[in-house]
Amino acid sequence: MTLSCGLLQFVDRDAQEHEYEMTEYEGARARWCPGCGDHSVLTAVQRLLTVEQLIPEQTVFVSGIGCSSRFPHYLRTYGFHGIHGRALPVATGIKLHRPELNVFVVMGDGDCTSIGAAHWVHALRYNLDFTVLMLDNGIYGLTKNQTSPTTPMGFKSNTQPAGSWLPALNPLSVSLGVTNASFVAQTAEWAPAHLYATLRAAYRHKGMSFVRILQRCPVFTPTLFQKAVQDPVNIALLTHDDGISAPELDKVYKNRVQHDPHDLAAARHVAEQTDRIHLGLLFRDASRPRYEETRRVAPRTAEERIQLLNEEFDRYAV
Ligand SMILES: Cc1ncc(C[n+]2csc(CCOP(=O)(O)OP(=O)(O)O)c2C)c(N)n1
Ligand code: SF4
Ligand SMILES: [Mg+2]
Repeated sequence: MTLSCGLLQFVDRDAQEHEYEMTEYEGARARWCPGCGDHSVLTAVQRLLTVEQLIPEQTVFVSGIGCSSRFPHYLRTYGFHGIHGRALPVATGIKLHRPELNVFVVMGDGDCTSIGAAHWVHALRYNLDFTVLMLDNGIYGLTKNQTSPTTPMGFKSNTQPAGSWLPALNPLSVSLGVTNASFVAQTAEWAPAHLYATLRAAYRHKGMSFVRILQRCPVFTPTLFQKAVQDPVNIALLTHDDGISAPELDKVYKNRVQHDPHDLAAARHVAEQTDRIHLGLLFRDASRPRYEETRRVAPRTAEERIQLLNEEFDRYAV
């Protein structure tokens, strides 16, 4: 487990007056394979940090284990590259104790929908105010080609060489099925304008925003999104005044589906569609209760805490 803490590198400056440039958010050199979709997501995230002028010392990226989970190393913010499947409980602890921090979570499809599935469900319900990026390449990349829950049926891997036996799990349907989920969107790393617009909407949402990012892995799943990448006719953009718009893509993606992101039943219907890949905001409801608000405990001084503790002990004194 690595705790990558960049505090010692930060120079002392008045954060309010300093304007951050994109290069100031760059961490170590990214070591993903050439052509890996993770590079594109990193660039979009760095753009978001720059546009929003997030203070590096007040921003933390939490990840599990996987190729995508190397993310925190490549950013000059705080980072916690933790344990496989456990990014969400770590992020929950951080947000509960330091609600003022900007918390981002980066997970792979295996990290989130397999070993971390229970945390995923409960984090959606707890609805803490952080941004979750699930980079879905349909495979365990880091450990070199094992079937994940999102691997398409029939896809051959090292663990299922005759082809995946089961239909793939649908992360959008699962997320939308969890009580109190408040933001669910889908985007693709090969559509950078849409990716960036989605990240911005997700960051600005108050509550847990779950973004499934379709991500190419040219090494182990090179054909997974090939049709959608090569021919925009295989993509449909969800449009609505209150949705996610990326006008730069108007000429590229001509298929439009009008979808009201406040309509949960319609969102579930869109999530089930298999004719095309739908990109956009499926659901948003900023009024849903957030765990850090419902469980807020008023700050207390040390003396007050000792007094409360003594009162508790006295209650049980025999
Ligand atoms: C407890 C535990 N079990 C298994 C592993 C081995 N392991 C590391 S990453 C990984 C899967 C990564 O796949 P995914 O989350 O999809 O990320 P990707 O590499 O595709 O980005 C596995 C099984 C581990 N590190 N820890
Ligand atoms: S194995 Fe796949 S997911 Fe991992 S870095 Fe290489 S291209 Fe990216
Ligand atoms: Mg994966």
